[in-house]
Amino acid sequence: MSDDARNEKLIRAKKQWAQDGRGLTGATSTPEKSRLPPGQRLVKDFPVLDLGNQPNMLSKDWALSTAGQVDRPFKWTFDDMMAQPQVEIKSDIHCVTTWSRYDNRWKGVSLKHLLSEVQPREKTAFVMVRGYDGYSTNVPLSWLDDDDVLLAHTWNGAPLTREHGGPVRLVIPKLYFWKSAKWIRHLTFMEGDARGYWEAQGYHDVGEPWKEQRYR
Ligand SMILES: Nc1nc2c(c(=O)[nH]1)N[C@H]1C(S)=C(S)[C@@H](COP(=O)(O)O)O[C@H]1N2
Ligand SMILES: [Mo]
Repeated sequence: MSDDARNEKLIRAKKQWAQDGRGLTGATSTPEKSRLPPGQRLVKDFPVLDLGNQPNMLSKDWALSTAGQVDRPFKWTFDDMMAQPQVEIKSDIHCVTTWSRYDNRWKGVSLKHLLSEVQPREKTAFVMVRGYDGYSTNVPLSWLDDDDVLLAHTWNGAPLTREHGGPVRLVIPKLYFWKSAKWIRHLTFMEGDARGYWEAQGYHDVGEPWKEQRYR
């Protein structure tokens, strides 16, 4: 089977899983008791998952724009983004397809900093995140406003590769990894919620691994 065919098969399967509730254990756990959320298994490699269209985005062509319910919308080129304060965060990845990967070292700009620049208006409660491949995912603003959420350009000391969303991706460690948009292109700040690609297929609007919020 070709990579494309395999990927198509996985995407079809993931749509079906939302209907079947696959991977649900009915258990909840806390990060204090266990490092591995319910229904997850640990992997050492770094699987690649996306819709099969990986944009070949050079950093000189990359930009992130912002719009919607904010006081200071901006557009950052790669250089603009690199000129912001940089932080390094080590975090675990939990993918809804049940793999988890520990101790990923990410470097980039914290979303706390980005939010202080863009200044969401009082009523803003949700963000639609879009990638250069046409992917989208919705995230409550409160989940972006956290110290470990990054606009990341470096993984384990090396520039983020194309297949993992380089030059720049979002990383939200406390939510399932489908919320961490690769090849990030745009943020729309909204008062009301709306559904992204997987959320429209039955995946959860928030997606907390410790509560097993795989589907809604
Ligand atoms: N732009 C974009 N971002 C995306 C996706 C995608 O298809 N396109 N897939 C999501 C899913 S379902 C997962 S599990 C992770 C996988 O990231 P990885 O390939 O670096 O492991 O990316 C997420 N971000
Ligand atoms: Mo995923």
